[in-house]
Amino acid sequence: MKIGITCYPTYGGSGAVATELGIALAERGHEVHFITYQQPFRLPSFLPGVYFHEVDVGKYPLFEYPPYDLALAVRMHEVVLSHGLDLLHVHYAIPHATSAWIAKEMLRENGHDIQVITTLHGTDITIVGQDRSFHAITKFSIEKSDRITAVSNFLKEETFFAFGCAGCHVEVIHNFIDPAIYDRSKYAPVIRDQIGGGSRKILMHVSNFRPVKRVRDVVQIFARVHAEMPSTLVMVGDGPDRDDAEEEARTLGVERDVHFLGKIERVAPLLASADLFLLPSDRESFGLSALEALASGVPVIGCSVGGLPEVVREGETGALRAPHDVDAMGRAAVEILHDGERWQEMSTLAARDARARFSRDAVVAQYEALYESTLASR
Ligand code: GMT
Repeated sequence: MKIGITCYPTYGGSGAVATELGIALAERGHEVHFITYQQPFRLPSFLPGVYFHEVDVGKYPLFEYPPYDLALAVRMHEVVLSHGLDLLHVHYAIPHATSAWIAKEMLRENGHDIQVITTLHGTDITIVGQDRSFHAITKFSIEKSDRITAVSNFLKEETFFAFGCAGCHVEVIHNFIDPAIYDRSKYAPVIRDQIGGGSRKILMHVSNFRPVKRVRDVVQIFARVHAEMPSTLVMVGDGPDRDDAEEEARTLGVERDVHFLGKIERVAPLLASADLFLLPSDRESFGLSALEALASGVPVIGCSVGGLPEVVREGETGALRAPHDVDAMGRAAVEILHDGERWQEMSTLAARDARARFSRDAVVAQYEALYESTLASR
């Protein structure tokens, strides 16, 4: 198949999933065309069967807000025609599903019937899509998609709850990891050697530091652990709330043991050094970073919200507590870290369970089957 993929190319779970899906599809013999405003952050410069088409939003003094969604639709239209694409798979509804619908309508004028698949990832449904400015267009664009997938059962339910979407069939296809990459045994414990220092426990957080991630809570949970045992917190990523997290570390007097590494593209080698992963987000439709941690044998401490309970098995591969309850999350973290035998059991089960339920090959095969059935139904 010839597949167009559009996603947010910057640091974030939906871009990571879309890119890794594209790479896997190309390895399985398909031709994959990324259509985005920038090279996706997890896409190496050259891979056989993978092409990148940049969307250029022309600048004109009249435009205070250059119309990216229109430029994207035009680029989609152009790439479909010039490369004979069979379908467009867009990740994150806004504005990608809308641009794909426009491209589809334009192509119809040329006698082409392109199939549009929209994968819903999270805040496109739970936050941004529910904003008054976007609600109607998000609902319209979802309903106009030929197929819709959501990354968790939670997100599927939330889509019906927020948008109604009469007549929509939303298929749940979970996110995935490549077991060969997220494998603790493959990497030297670089962080442990260079930052952690010997037997100190290493707690880790990876995100885009947006408000929903509650990075101050991450530091507060860590401070509770730090009061009980020698430990280090490693913060990977960057975003609007990084300053808040740094300030919280200073306020709590733990700043010497909190390390901010900034944006790092390959997190698997870092996760191999971690003892616990902290993800106390307000909401999380899936929690790809938590899955990457579990696959690396790192138990997860987080909140029992959204799709996270579909990923983390409470008491078995991690501990999920009420949102904002940093005391409870801190206690759970201390209990697991104090009990070496329990930690080992959780770590082993986390890696095994992630592989059993969310392995790349099985999930990519689900997308392939979806593409085949949508093309067959044309
Ligand atoms: O919606 C966002 O905050 C951004 C989005 C992204 O692009 O990273 O994250 C969502 O998609 C990820 C990949 O499917 C999920 O793992 C995240 O849970 C989800 N984020 C939220 O629901 C907050």
